[in-house]
Amino acid sequence: MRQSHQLPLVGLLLFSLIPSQLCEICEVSKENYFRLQPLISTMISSKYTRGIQASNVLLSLRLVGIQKQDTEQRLIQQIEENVKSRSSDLTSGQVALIILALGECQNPDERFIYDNNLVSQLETKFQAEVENMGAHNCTPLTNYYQLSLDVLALCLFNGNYSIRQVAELFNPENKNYYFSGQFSVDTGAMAVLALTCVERKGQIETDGEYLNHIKKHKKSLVKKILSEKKENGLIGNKFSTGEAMQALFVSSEYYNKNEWNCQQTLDTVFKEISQGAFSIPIAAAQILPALVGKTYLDINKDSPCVSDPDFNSPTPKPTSERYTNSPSNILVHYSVKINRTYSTNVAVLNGSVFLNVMEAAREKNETIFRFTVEESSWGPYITSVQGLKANNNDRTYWQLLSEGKPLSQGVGSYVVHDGENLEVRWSTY
Ligand code: CBY
Repeated sequence: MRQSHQLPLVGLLLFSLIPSQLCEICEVSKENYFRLQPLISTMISSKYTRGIQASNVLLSLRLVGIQKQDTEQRLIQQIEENVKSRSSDLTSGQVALIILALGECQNPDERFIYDNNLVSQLETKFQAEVENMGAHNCTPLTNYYQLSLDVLALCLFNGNYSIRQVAELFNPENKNYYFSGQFSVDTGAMAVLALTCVERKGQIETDGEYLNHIKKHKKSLVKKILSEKKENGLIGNKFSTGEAMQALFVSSEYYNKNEWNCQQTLDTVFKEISQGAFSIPIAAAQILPALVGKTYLDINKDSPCVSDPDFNSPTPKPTSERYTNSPSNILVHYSVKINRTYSTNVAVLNGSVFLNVMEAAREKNETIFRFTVEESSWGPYITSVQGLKANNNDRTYWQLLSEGKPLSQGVGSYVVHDGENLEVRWSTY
């Protein structure tokens, strides 16, 4: 008799011992919200968030329910100025992000989307991407990450697109998911989000055949994303992990629970946050939604904006700056590789980034080490070296390497070390 009473208790005990990866939802608990504070500080600090990053940051803040009026106003102003001053220069993905950010939840700025016909502008820019593929060996004007953002925004904001075209474009074997033979997790994840939106909105009766293709594509993309899972739980690298998590959240029917230990991924991301890994606003903006269990499919133009009190109470402390102990010099080896290699040694201040090395080399020899750079949402992007220009249609770019291995940060973020061998290499992806 006694024993049978204890059985449910034993069951309960066993249940509570089941590892956390079996939990349906994997997101940071409220008590752990303080771990996200460095991300939030980076995003709302006006010193960092400029121009083209603004839509990414606004979108992320709104999705997780952070309402800081002054920050929002500043971001919205930057976005609107950007549209007004250079609307025709904006890439398709930039327009998509602007729509997603301004249109997330019911707010007065939504009007800006319709007053400026942003959705039809996006339709046109998306078609221009596809036309470029026709003319240039299947290479879009930008890339598949942006095409995915385009489809996502068109899908969520009732723009026009053809399901048939989407099903054809987003075939997982398409070369645009790969850079130099390596599957791009960021790109695949964004495609899964876009395809999921299209799938949810499609109608079996009319779109059945294409919806089936889309399901197959998703399944295969999810498999590719999971195969990029590292031992520590990151998927791709730390910068793609947030978007990969979002893709996995919306496609749980396509993999088994034992294929992904979400809690392990979350724990590794927390460790990375505490080490200052997401110190630029766009990096913080791209990882944050997934950590609170949100995805870009939660963007809803018709639901009221919510404010999460747990995020909005204390004023966050400013993030610690990267500082150098002493202004001493370090010595690095720098090469430019085209067909042959041009090398030099340069001295830079301790704590310098890759770009400082390139500048120092240019000082030494303008002809060999001259370069041009453009501002991107991830910071400076090298567009040419020695006058040789990267070209999207040819899939050429200047790759950054250290000790012969490609870097996972750009020239403005990567901090160089004494004795390091750095290289920019003329490459194709
Ligand atoms: N955003 C985009 O259009 C960019 C999409 C993206 C997939 C992006 C990564 C992912 C993201 N989350 O935003 C992307 N990179 C692309 C498409 C590209 C290609 C750009 C040209 C094109 N077709 O659009 C290309 C040339 C393959 C590329 N990235 C090059 C590079 C190198 C830049 C070197 C230079 N010339 O300055 C570099 C530094 C890799 C290298 N070793 O050379 C690189 N990318 C890196 C490291 C990154 C990551 C940045 C991480 C960081 N902390 O700085 C990245 C997040 C990102 C930006 N690239 Co690309 C990928 C990652 O590591 N997870 C949409 C728009 C609206 O904003």
